[in-house]
Amino acid sequence: TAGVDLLAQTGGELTQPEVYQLVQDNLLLNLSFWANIALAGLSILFFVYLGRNVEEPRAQLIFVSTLMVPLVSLSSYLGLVSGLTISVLEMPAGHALAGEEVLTMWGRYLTWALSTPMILLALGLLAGSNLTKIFTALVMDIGMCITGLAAALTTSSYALRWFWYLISCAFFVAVLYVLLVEWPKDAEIAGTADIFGTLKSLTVVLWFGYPLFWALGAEGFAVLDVAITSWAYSLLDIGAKYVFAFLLLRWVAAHEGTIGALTTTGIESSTAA
Ligand code: RET
Repeated sequence: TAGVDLLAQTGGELTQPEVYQLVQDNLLLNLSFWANIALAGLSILFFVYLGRNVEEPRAQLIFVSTLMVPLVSLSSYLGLVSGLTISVLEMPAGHALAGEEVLTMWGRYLTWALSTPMILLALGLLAGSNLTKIFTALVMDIGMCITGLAAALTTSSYALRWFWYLISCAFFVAVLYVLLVEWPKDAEIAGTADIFGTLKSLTVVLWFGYPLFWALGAEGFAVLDVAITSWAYSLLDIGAKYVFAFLLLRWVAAHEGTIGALTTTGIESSTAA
């Protein structure tokens, strides 16, 4: 990996300017970061424009929540591009790259803990779900991201890296349960089943890609190169954030009335049903 050459020159831990230089020298990697920063910036402007006439509070909340996604994303990629949230870690015995220094973009896992709950909040509100289910989905999701971060940062034991990974997967199962079993029922009652169904499928399919690339990339079995894995995450991000947000917000802007009616029907009746 790219980290190794520079380490040979410096003979130890990399400083932030050195990591920054490493990213600068890897055109492919640098490009994937800047592509996402540009996309986040444009999305923010576009989504603010899309929501300019939305007045119903619940629809507004979906907008604010969804708008947080590109806002967090921009910060996330800025952290990576500047070298602030990338470390060079020595992998433990047992790992395919044991003893080698591997570039770890831990900033991604950290910022997912802030962006993915916003995606779920927007989805839960769209489905007209109640506070209990929304809270459950959000905390399980944060648990997933933080334990995923722990998996990536553990350098003492290879087995413990995968232990963390398993815990993260367990949290993920809880999120999937709410998404696939609970919210579709709520969305049916709320009259948002069509758009919810589309966004649910998009979300579930793309979200599965993240643990998959974690396992295949340098953090896991190291079948894929760091730059390739980073591009994979960047592409998944484009679908899971921007395509998702666009479809959701376009629908909400056009169906404010349906969302507005949920304030009185959705929250209360979905518990009773
Ligand atoms: C990790 C590794 C451990 C196991 C699991 C993971 C799941 C990550 C997911 C991330 C989704 C991120 C999104 C970001 C967009 O902003 C942490 C990779 C289950 C599902 C949608």
